[in-house]
Amino acid sequence: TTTLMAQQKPFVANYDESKVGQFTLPDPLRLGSMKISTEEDWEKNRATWLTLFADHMYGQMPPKSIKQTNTLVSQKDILGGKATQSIWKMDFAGKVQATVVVILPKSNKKAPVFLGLNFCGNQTISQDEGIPIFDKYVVCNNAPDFINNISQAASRGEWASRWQIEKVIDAGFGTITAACGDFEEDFATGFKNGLRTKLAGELGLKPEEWTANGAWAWGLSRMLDLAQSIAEIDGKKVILHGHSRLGKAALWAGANDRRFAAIISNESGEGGAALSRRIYGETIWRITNSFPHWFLPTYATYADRENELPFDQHILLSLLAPRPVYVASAFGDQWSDPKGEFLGTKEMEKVYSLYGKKGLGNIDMPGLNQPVGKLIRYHIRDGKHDINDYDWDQYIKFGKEEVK
Ligand code: GTR
Repeated sequence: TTTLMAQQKPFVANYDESKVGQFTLPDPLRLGSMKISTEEDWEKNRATWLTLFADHMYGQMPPKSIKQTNTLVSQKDILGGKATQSIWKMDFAGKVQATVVVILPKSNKKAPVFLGLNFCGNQTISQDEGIPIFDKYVVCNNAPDFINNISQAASRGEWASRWQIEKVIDAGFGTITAACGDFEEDFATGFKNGLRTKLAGELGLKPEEWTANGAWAWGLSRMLDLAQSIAEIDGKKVILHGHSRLGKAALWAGANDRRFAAIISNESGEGGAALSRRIYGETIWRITNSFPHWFLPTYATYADRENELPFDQHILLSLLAPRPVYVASAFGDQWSDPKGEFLGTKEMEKVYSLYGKKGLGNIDMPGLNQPVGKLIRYHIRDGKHDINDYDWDQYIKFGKEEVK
């Protein structure tokens, strides 16, 4: 109502645990009057949960598949001959194109890979001049690297620390990435130039039936299609990761596409791994006002009545079962509600135990820089909202131990 909105403006985030509010989390093992108690029951009914998320939050995923043509544009050795860097162009029905960078270790074995979207163009992941500079809208706008949300040559390598390519290669993994803006530019009307509009007929969905999160998740699955078509890649060992808004998209992609071998959520926060019922940091009201294109308009109606949502984010995380999952927070990123991310992760055990798998167990939130768990892992590190070499050390270890 108008009064509620008026009271909430300007938005002041709550960071006081005593004001988080009371809530009861929906039970992933209860659907209406039905109780789920076996792996078979969960497998049979997980689609119902997925549909609830599609109907109330992230929108539908396309019912139809499309003609995808992958073309190798260029290939060369990098890192002193330790790795090969390929630039691929994916084309969808001649109407939408996406550029994908594939960096693989030189090896006679098929490589496991980390696959994720980037915010501000492929050229930001490394200084390498062979990577084309992204020419669509990006959310970065710090001159001289980005001017009026368009990438400049100076942006090469801007986010190299978030990709740690040499560390990843030295550990025997490859890296695959594309700019999220090739699927949908990240602003309220970005869908008009993106695949939700251009491929509406082919994919069988109207733009308003899905969201930017859906378009990014769809793109991630098409990148997985490409990965699985490359002989040097072990297509059963593709680890999906995403940071922040792209971590939300990664969770949605992982829930929908069970070919991803493992999923990493780096500080995905509200609308990602954090429980929405906890009023701490970003809220449904704030996120749906700032970024209306990320979710369906229906989701915005749950602002200030979070308890009426038929699900919470622990159930999205549970839809990743029985695969390995790593959720990470940063102490300097209270906006993402680290405790809400930890509690959501802890709740996953209910569903994982149906598969005979362990979760985090009955533990308290760990201290800084102390990863916990095994198949399901969690850490909170010191430092700001980012993905850094500490995070990558943990993800590489996780990949080696759990993606076999
Ligand atoms: C913030 C947004 C967060 C998170 C973040 C990011 O502005 O409120 O939900 O997605 O952006 O993507 O870095």
